[in-house]
Amino acid sequence: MRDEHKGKESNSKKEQLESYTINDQGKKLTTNQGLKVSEDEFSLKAGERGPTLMEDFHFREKMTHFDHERIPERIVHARGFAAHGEFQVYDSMKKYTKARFLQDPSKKTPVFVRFSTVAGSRGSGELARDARGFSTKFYTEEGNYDLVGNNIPVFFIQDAIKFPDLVHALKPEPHNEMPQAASAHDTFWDFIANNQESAHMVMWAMSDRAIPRSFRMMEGFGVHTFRFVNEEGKAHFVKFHWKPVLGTHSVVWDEAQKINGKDPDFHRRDLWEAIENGDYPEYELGVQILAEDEEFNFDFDILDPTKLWPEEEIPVKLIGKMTLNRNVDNVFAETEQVAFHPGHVVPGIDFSNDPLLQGRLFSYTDTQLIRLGGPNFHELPINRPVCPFHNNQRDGYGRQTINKGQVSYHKNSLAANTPEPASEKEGGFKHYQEKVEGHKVRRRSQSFEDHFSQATLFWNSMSKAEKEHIMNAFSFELGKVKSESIKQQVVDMFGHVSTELATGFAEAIGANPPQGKDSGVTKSSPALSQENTKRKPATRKVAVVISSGFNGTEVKPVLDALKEVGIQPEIVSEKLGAVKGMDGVVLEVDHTFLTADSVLFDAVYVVGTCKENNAFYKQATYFIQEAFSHYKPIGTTQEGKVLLNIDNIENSPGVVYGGKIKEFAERFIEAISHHRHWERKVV
Ligand code: HDE
Repeated sequence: MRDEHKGKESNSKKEQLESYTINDQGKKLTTNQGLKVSEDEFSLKAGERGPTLMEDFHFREKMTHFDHERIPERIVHARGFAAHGEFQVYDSMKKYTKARFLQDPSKKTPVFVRFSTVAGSRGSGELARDARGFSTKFYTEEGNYDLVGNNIPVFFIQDAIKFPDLVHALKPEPHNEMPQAASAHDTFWDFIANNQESAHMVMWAMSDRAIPRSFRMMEGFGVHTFRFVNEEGKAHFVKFHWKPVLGTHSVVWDEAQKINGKDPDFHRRDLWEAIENGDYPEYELGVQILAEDEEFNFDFDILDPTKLWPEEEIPVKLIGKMTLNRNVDNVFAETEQVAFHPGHVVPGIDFSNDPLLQGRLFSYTDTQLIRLGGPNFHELPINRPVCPFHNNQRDGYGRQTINKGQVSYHKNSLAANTPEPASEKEGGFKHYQEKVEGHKVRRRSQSFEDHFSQATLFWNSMSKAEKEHIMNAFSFELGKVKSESIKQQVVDMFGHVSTELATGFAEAIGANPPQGKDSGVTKSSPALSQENTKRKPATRKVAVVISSGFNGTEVKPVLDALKEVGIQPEIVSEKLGAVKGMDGVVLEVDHTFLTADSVLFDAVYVVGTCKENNAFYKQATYFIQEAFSHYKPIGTTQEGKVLLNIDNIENSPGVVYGGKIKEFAERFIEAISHHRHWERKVV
């Protein structure tokens, strides 16, 4: 069998996929039956000006295929982008899990990762305020393991039965299908106010986390509590984290909205280009591990998906690294057809009784049946495991495997009772034998009832700037809500999280201050603030705003210094072609002010020109002022200072000016690694 052969031969997902890849270039055009086609521009007609003939099988085949090119988009996470890569564990995790891909540090496990927004349809802008999906398929030698997570560690609801309600409320309203890819509307906030378990996740969704700078700069979380099970059958509870090597960074809301117009593909372009440039995105896999007998040591229930485990109390142990190093060959075949499922596990990884996770274990296969058109979606190249698979499942739409022989049932004697179940020793998956007892009830445990303490913990952990952003986000979102009653309900709800927060946005939206008291929690968790993340200059994009007549001896070494640390300067000027320095330095222009915008860059190097050039000045000033207002690092030359046009430049945080060339470049790089300069006064 093909799979068996491939699996044994190389264990490589890349080679397996390549065996399904075809290159049409340089080939003759044929029908799907392999018949060479002699004409592809004119349908078969009865006379040059006559009707088209039914006999034209080539026309009919081509058109029929085209008519059926679309499949239903995902009900949630429709807009996504993916890449291939590999994962390697640092040290054996044998003590906790028998999962083979977590044993051997020399072993590389192929992965496929799909990032997504949740609410928008497949063509929506990527900078929506939303959670981001972060799904990883590990093609292990024991079968596929899917870690289907988000970039937010908690969820809106505690029980899967409420998921259809949440999604109906979040999606565009059904009577007019508005707004697209946005939570700023009445039904979403109506759901929130009437389902207050959502408070914690809403805090995250209103924070900078919901507008990431890049897929390469966001964390991932498995959300639910899972189990690690070792060879001896001993289990530990575990939470999964992905920590981006570049740190966790975001854009500002005004910028996000503008990016959606200037480049709705901003996030996929960023990922695609980074991989094409060889700047492979990296994430470390982290685990928080808890002994089974520690389950009840906390003031929250570890089965409750609206709660996180504070990293200061249960540290995140970094156990391996994932590198994304290959773009897809075909977005539909790979990204669109990939089918993730939290129930795709391998021996050594098991579930907890989190009621949200339990419901997900049903939903994902069910959704693939409608989306991918039948039960054989596991045969699609992107979904195939790299190890062989054998069972008695047969037939169905799109079946590709040709199973030989007369037997397709178990137990049998004709095929010596094969394929046969494997013992645990042989790698057979055995569910963790948790003791369960109880009455059949439609209820949730009392231990799930505190909806506000961790929401307050999150608020307490934010920096001044982050708090301001959250306040602004509530003001924006509720400013779009029409119902006065819903606005007031939301104010009162978040009054339980923080009186300061709710009073602040109540004023902005013309509501009354909150009734009642906040949770009174004073604890904070510094790990939750992006202010405490890693800061690296590599791969940051710097717009070099420049026109002919610049000082080449100053600019050239600065550009070289930026490139040296992996920063990507791109030349922006009033027209394409070359810009010439006074001293013979020539630079090729990458973008004009028409095709680029400051929101598409991380920083600006303001060079300017020595010559009078009014058109340039006008456009450049707008570009630079906008970057300034988004708190971006700005480096400027003496001539550029005119364009920047700010008073007291020396005291403006994140604006770098003057000094010797080398020292200027160093300060500018430092400012770029800082990402944004919130202390700056922006009017
Ligand atoms: Fe999903 N979710 N989800 N979800 N989810 C889907 O599966 C569902 C939840 C997540 O890139 C669907 O193939 C239910 C939490 C990601 O292809 C669907 C519940 C988390 C993706 C589905 C949840 C996620 C999905 C739609 C409540 C973070 C995109 C298309 C119990 C841990 C996967 C599909 C990709 C996709 C159901 C809640 C993450 C309908 C019922 C919590 C990243 O099956």
